[in-house]
Amino acid sequence: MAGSYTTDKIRNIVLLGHSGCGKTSLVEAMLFNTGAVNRLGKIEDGNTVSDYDEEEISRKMSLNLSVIPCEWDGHKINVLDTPGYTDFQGEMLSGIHVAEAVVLVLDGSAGVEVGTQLSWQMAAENHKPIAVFVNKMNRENASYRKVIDQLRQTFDAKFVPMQLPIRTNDKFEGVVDLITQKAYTGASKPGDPPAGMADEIEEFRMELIEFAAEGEDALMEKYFEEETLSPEEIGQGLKAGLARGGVVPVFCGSATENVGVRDFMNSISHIFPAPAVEIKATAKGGAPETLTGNPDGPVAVQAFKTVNDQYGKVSYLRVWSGTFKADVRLFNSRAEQEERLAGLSLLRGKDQIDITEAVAGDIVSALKLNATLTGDTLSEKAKAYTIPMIVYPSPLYAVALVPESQSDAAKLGPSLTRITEEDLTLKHRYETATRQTLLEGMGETHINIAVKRMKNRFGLNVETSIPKVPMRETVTKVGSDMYRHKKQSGGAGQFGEVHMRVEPLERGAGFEYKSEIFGGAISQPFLPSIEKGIKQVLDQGPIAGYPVADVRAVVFDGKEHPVDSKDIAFQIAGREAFKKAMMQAGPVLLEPIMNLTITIPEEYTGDVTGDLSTRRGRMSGMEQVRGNTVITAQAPLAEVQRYSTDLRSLTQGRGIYTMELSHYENVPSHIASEIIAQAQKEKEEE
Ligand SMILES: Nc1nc2c(ncn2[C@@H]2O[C@H](COP(=O)(O)OP(=O)(O)OP(=O)(O)O)[C@@H](O)[C@H]2O)c(=O)[nH]1
Ligand SMILES: [Mg+2]
Repeated sequence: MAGSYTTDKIRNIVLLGHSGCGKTSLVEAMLFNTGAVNRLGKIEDGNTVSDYDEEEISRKMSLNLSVIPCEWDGHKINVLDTPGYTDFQGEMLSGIHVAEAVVLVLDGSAGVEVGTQLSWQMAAENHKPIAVFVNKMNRENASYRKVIDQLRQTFDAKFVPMQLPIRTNDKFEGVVDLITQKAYTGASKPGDPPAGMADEIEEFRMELIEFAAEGEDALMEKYFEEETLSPEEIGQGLKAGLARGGVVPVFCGSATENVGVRDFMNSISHIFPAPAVEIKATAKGGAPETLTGNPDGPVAVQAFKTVNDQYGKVSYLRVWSGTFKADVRLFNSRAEQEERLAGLSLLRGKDQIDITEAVAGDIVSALKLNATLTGDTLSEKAKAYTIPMIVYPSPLYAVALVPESQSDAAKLGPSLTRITEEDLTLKHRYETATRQTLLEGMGETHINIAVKRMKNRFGLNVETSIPKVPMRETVTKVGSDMYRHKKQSGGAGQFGEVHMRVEPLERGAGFEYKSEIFGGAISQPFLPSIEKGIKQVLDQGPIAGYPVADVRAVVFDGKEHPVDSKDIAFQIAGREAFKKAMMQAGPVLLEPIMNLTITIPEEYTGDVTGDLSTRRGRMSGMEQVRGNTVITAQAPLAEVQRYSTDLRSLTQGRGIYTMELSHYENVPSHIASEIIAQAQKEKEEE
């Protein structure tokens, strides 16, 4: 990439939108226009720059965030292409975090879709300026006006048409730029718009000027006096409105036909914000500061994406402040460790372009930063900053993993560490309640792809299954029992007798142990032995082998023998007395109950609420928000482990939801008895 760019000449934009709206095709057209590639790649041919991953090519969809630097009009536009499929929200959020503006891409014939709404919501929650590109204008039933109307009905913002489509005999041929009033058709130079469009252009241009005037007070005054604004002033007003938020410029075109894309790119360099944005950072031992994207400021860099492939580890870095060379040492504030950069580069799909320096506002990548994970901040050691990362949603879908062979078992841990390092919506953990290794993510596709990647990259073979529900065991009333442990055949004898009472505690209280022995029925040193004995079974309770929770065990009587009583004897007696006492205390199973927030197009409300009631779900709220129904509900985890797949099929992919643990509750007795019977059967088989 020729030359380096100063901060004010850099633009970072993230493309968001419903899956298949044409984001990857749009980046491809942009890159083609810069001359960096000499043929326009196609999704169908699997040869786009952005979707270069094997799995992306075979599925014909994006799965990863990719950064595509494009040089245009004296500017460097870093285009962040994201997957539209909702399983990959994590990639979208990482892209939003490091971009100054969001370009929401829509399919001109489909209009506002679920993915459009989700993208809008994520952009708005993170306070990013939004622009719209209405793509696929070459489709027969595409309508720019209809889409704009729909946007205005759906979202609360000022949508400003920046272009008008040119149609001849119903064929989409190009766009008229409403600021310059030039027509952009195909690959040729801009020309004059068709004469027949004059009135329409005039009408939209007046509207555009009014929106621009609202951008700055001085422009408003000038507009009142002179009733018009120059093209420069229009740009200036829109730029101010866009940066401030609330003004949403709307462009249109066709990515695959490369129509309207050049004009859109011109607008990016003219009216989109430069990366001189404010970001909160805290230096070690200091108060929170605001960094401003100053190239002469202190160095602050954040890793926002990590890839571990066969060539090693690549960290994508967003430079928030300062300027640094490719061989510098930077301090990782989380790992509290220096990292020596071994070169810097720009990655564009599979291509790597080495660079010598990185400047505030830019996005670069570095190889083999061993200690650095996604989200980490790198800076000078004397001023070790921490910059908060965007907040990712909680996982919605999990599988239990069982390694196929001994060698797979050895690879499991390291493979999981590396794959989850890349994607912060992917998590792995060992669930002690069920003794299973879990991989958690945003949906079935997300998990399937992660499992496949581990196989391809690390040669890991695992079987996956629906995880067991991590239940707990507790009691509902006070109960007591006793156990005498006596072993006097041959060798040294063992004796211990424990009388124990078990009492229920409130939810979340955990386990408590107490002694009410005062008269010396059991000597002081054996009381901890009894507790130790109980703790041996807390992880695998007496009902169905789940951890025991919210229970108090009280030793209130017992017996000992002057010679045969010893630690081990009281451990055994304590453990067995506890198990027996629990069975006397109305034992029950507890199951996790999840909070769900489900957003669906209104027409699916009946189907979704009906389905929830078959899942032991309880609705707590229902709201209409701009054509959508937002349902809040609780349901047992056991019933919603595959909800991401089920909701997708219930709503034809148009429903989305979030889920998190609320609390634990008694399992209804008819379900509990099945689980207990199953556990007993498994125990006998062992
Ligand atoms: N007719 C028409 N088809 C288009 C246009 N742009 C993209 N497509 C097609 O739409 C399909 C999806 O395009 P992509 O570029 O993969 O869309 P995407 O938004 O990147 O999709 P995801 O990454 O899966 O979210 C492909 O078959 C493209 O060829 C366009 O302007 N007109
Ligand atoms: Mg794509």
